[in-house]
Amino acid sequence: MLPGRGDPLGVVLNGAIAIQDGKVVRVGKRAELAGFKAAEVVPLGGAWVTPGLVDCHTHLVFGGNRADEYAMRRAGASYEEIARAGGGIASTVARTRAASATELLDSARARLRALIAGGVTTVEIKSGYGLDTASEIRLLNVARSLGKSEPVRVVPTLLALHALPPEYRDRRDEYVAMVADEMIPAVANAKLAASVDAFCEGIAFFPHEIERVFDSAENHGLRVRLHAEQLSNRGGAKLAARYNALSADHLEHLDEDGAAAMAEAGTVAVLLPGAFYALQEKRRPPVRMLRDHGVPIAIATDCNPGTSPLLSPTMAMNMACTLFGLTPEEALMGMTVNAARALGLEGEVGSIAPGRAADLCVWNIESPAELGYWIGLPGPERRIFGGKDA
Ligand code: DI6
Ligand code: FE
Repeated sequence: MLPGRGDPLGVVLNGAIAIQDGKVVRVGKRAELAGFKAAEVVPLGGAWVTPGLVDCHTHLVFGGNRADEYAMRRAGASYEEIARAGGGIASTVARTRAASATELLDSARARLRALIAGGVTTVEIKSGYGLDTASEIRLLNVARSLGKSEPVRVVPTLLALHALPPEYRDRRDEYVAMVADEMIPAVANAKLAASVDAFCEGIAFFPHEIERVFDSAENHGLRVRLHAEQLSNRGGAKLAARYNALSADHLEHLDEDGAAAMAEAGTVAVLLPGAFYALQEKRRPPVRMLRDHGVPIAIATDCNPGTSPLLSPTMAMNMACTLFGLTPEEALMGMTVNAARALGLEGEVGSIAPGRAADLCVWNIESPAELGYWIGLPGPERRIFGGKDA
């Protein structure tokens, strides 16, 4: 049974999928494909088939972890307090810069394999823990090599404005200028990233700084995306929409103007329940407002060492339903078709249709609602990547 057309999920009962050269060539009722001459027929025994899952927001490559800060938070310190005291992202930057390439690759591969086992076939990986040109390029290269060695499509993103690196303390403008004038051109020329991301927040960067960097991204032919309105409203969603951003992510503090601007620009709302859960946030993203404005909603793990050490895509779907009030259908679309859109890849992955990659998950479930329902569902029974079992 196949999501793909008609009702929101486009379920096809008694369906069949024809695959050739790693791509879907036909989808329909089994009877409709009866005349199709196949070199090989693989019966799936009536299982549910979904598109391979798309995790459109992760920070998978980093040194060390922050279990110590987690313990501090449990003892009462807040994420912002820890960040302002030099912990938080800055501590992971120090561990990342000190890590060898092999350490970075090995630890990221282990996390990636967990996502893959959970059903992910396309993953976005942000840099952001290097914060100088050479270190950011190193992280993007790790992401790229993971895409070569593992059965998954990797979409690398340059997250340059993540935190102010310690060597630029009191020299914010110089850091922003370096990112705009040196880092982005270097990454664009080496074709190491498809888009540029930034963290718009009181503890991170302000809109005028992000504009400078987004202007450079645009001039170098890179799309943008933005961590926006996570802990406070800074007008990030409107800013993102003004640059035709692929996505604005988090959005707990989104307001009506921001939602309207996103709808107008076609910017996808990427909701990250893992961070909401781990930070024990109280304010939920305004899901009804997003629906009312017709903003497409995606879900991602946001896998990162600080605010979302989450390694399960179906857990993200469950949290999106239970914590944010999405329907299981919305959660599934959020990790497939809308996530693909957040990556600008809607013509390639995230749905089962002719011309799309044959990236599929075969699930041992009785209805697709189970993907949102179970807490800690093991991955799919079978995962097909580019037409092959993987
Ligand atoms: N928002 C987040 O939730 C993560 N990055 C970001 O910009 C947090 C990253 C971290 O704490 O290491
Ligand atoms: Fe993030």
